[in-house]
Amino acid sequence: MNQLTQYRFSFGPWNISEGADPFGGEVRPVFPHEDKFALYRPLGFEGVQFHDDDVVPGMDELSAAQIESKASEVRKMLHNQGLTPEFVAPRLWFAKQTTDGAYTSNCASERAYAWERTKKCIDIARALDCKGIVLWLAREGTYIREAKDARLAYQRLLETVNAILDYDKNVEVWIEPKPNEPTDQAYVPTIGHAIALAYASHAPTRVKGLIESAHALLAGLDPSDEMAFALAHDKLASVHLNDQNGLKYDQDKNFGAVNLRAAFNQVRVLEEAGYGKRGEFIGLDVKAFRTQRGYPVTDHLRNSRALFLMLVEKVRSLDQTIVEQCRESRDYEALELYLLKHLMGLQ
Ligand code: XUL
Ligand code: MN
Repeated sequence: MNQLTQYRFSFGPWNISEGADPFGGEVRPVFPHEDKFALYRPLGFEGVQFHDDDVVPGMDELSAAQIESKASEVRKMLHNQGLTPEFVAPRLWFAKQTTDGAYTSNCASERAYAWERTKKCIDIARALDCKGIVLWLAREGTYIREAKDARLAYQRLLETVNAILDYDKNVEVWIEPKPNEPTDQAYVPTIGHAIALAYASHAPTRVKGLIESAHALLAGLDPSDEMAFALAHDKLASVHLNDQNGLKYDQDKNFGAVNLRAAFNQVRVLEEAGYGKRGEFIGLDVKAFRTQRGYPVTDHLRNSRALFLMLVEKVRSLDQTIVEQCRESRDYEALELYLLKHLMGLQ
């Protein structure tokens, strides 16, 4: 009998936040960054998603030796807490040098900054013994079409992916597509774009994707189909499960909170493909409501994880014979009703 997957969960320290949004500042006291790690295991999480400066704050001002020493400290802390670093992502959207993009900036010195920062990010990942480098290409895009030569921008992105693969032969590049925000139109908006870059690279087996549910929805796509596409190419390195209510700003709502059936289908696709059996994490990227009281606020993480596990049970208890019969007889009306009743606990 097929061994059931024991899922492992991850989130990033930015998922515990103080409620600031573009229209107002923090509404909860700041919970110290270093204290967040002790929250993981009690909440049922063992993987930590990192931005590079979550590991080494102020890294732009530090020497290579200082970066190495701070990263080693974090590595020991993670080990002591029983935590695994899942990935490190270069934060290429905060510094003034990345105002108009990083790898695709029109300005050579800004592109040089982006590459220096990326090398430091890889050094940090190496010091943590972590092979995943996530590229969320935040500002690689435009506010107006004419601002950049898009063809050149895509070539620059491919050059960067190749340069990362050459800089460290052990790392993998995990591209997290998102179609918009903060730019109007982002380059690499879907997993199809990411996987095309993977195949065009020097080392296709080391370039994969990370699919965030909300990002797929913002592109007008079904997250479960995006995941299935990556899985069909054996290129799903990680996921950021969450939800999104329509085409608006990136909401990072709790997994399943808007569309339970779409969430069920994501879990079904992951479960059917055996995702997680090789140690891949179920990553969450969820934001607490600004209205939520508490210190720190973590219920959104606990609830999204619990919802995922409830849906795993729903997938496992699905009567596959009924599904097959409905497919065989092409009776999708019956299949849909069966599914909806199953989700409501009526069958
Ligand atoms: C942005 C987003 C990021 C990445 C990591 O929308 O999802 O948090 O997941 O940089
Ligand atoms: Mn994300």
